[in-house]
Amino acid sequence: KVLETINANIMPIERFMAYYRCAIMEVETKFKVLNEQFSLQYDRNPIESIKTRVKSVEGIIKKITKKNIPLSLEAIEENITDIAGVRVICSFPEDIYYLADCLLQQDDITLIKKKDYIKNPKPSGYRSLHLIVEVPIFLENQKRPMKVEVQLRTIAMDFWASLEHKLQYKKDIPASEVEYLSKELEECASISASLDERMEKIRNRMNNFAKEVDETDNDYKKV
Ligand code: 0O2
Repeated sequence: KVLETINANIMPIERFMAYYRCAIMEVETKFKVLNEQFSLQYDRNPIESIKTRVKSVEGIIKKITKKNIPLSLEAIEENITDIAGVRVICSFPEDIYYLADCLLQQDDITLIKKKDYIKNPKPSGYRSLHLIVEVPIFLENQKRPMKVEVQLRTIAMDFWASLEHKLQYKKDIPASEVEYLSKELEECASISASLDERMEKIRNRMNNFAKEVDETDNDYKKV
């Protein structure tokens, strides 16, 4: 019934979802370009990997029901900001802020909302930098601004979030066990935050000597 109502709207749902896939392509390419440029300049890649997803129609319906959003594509487009998702995984926290700044400086990107769960982690221990941005997609005869949620994380933050996400979907665990696991995860989050910090300090100290290493170790090149 809900799908029928959406389909009866001005824009068919397939086209609506395709626009979000295009917006993901635009943002993913921007990060790939930044990665390439950074690797030419500094001989290392700030991005470990990029994952993308379009929210399922079921997921969108769940969210609009929860948030009491009217059943129209306009309202969904306006209020559901994570239909297009791009997750950028970096090695070090500093790279997250560097990439976020580079993206936000681009003149076709508009920042809609920034949530810094690295500086202010969620009570669960969740850490990531979230940006809701608007990016134009260029169609045959129109330019369309689209919202994309960008989540920037370190490898350690991503590792933690994947495991914690599994806990949210396991419905058959007794409450006392959930409580125990949540506490464990909270502690792991703080251990992984200090690991990120220490690894970054090590990297930065090593960088002080990077020049000497390059000069004596010229045979090895990145492929
Ligand atoms: P999925 O399956 O990842 O898409 P809003 O969109 O602002 O109305 P919300 O929930 O306040 O809603 O947004 P928020 O907190 O910025 O985070 C949304 C997404 O961040 C989630 O998407 C998760 O991907 C991730 N996230 C946020 N908090 C947690 C957490 O405590 N643990 C884990 N593992 N991930 C988290 P979805 O839609 O919940 O799910």
